[in-house]
Amino acid sequence: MATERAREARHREIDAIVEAKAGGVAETRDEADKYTVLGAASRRTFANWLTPIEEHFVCHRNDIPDADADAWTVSLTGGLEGTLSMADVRDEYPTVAVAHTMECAGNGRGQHRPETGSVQWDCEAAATAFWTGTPVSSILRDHGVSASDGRWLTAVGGDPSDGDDVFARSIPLEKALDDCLLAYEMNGEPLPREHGYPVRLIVPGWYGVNNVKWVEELRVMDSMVTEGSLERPGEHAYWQQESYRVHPEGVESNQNKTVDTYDTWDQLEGAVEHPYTFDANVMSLIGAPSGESPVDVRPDEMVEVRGVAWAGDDAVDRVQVSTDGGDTWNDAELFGPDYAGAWRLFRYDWDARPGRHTLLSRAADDLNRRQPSRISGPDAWRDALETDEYPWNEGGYAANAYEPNGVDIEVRTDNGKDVSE
Ligand SMILES: Nc1nc2c(c(=O)[nH]1)N[C@H]1C(S)=C(S)[C@@H](COP(=O)(O)O)O[C@H]1N2
Ligand SMILES: [Mo]
Repeated sequence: MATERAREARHREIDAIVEAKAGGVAETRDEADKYTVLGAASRRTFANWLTPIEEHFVCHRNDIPDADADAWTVSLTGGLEGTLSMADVRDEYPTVAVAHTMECAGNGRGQHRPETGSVQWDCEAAATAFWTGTPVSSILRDHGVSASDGRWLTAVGGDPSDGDDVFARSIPLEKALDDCLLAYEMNGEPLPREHGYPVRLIVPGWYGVNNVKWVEELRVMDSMVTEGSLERPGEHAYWQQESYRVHPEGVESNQNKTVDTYDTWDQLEGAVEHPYTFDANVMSLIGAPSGESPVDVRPDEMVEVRGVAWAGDDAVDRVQVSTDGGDTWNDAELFGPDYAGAWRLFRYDWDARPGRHTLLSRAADDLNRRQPSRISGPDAWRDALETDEYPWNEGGYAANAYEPNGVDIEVRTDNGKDVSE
């Protein structure tokens, strides 16, 4: 069977990525067996600011294109004309690097009850890397586009589509002109195949799906991609209009030509009926202690609780840590690098007593939008937000509840005695 061969090839690809990444990532359960999905193998990934390539999660649907940078081109279409070689992309424009926290919009899907199907991510699909490349604004200006005028930029992946849906995503031209880039290096290394070699779009602070890998076309459009809006065969709108939308069970999303509100949380609060997964919702994860034994107790008998917090296009304002499963909360300190679109490190010095503890973290952004405590039941939809819950949704998208991300640990001394006596 063709599908079985395809699956075999997929599992070979997954095994090869695990091996190349030296075990820093592990395969995640994909109920439909449709995606190549690997997440951080340990929560220790979230104890550090820069994610090594080895620990950076991977997520895509189709086979990785067999690309050769010398032959690869990016077509400029829609309001644009021309074709860029990789030499053009590298040499004709300024080179910049941006820090970007990428989170799959399906991160936390596996925390939905009832289960939603598809890839059952817990919290392992988040990472921060430095991406080097060419500002999209430099290319667009060079081709006569310097104002957004409410238009959209659609990026199309060169991955061979499974069925007939091409991987196409639209972002507001305003965002594209602001800080996006066509990246060809990751953490100073040539872009690995599975991360988009030879060139991908980076949309700082926006959910992974917007960061189109293996870009072969950039199209300036008056609207987002809708069915039939690209000049090519096949289905065009699946990735923009059908999947990666937040909606209750059993409804079909309308295909909007445009929306005025880009911020995902604002959409969720009611600005758009079935929100698009654009910038990441405020989120935090504890990386240390990681849940693995032993817990490191410092000479002063304190334990550092350390992690990362991010908020998409918004800034992280505050992180709180609980060491008693949410009964009491303590302010954590934000420290380390502070780049728009990338996570911050936080730490809290905990006077740990021996025994079992549940550690939690919760963040708020600079608009005081906070992580909800848990994911609601299937019927609440938007009303969930009123009771500090994240709306259960059919695709399991953009969840940022903090309780499901707690870390259970046991504190002991090296010799098994109490730390504190
Ligand atoms: N062309 C293409 N780009 C893609 C995808 C894809 O399937 N095809 N997957 C998207 C999704 S859903 C995510 S979460 C990110 C993951 O990027 P990474 O594998 O480099 O971490 O890539 C995005 N870009
Ligand atoms: Mo994703």
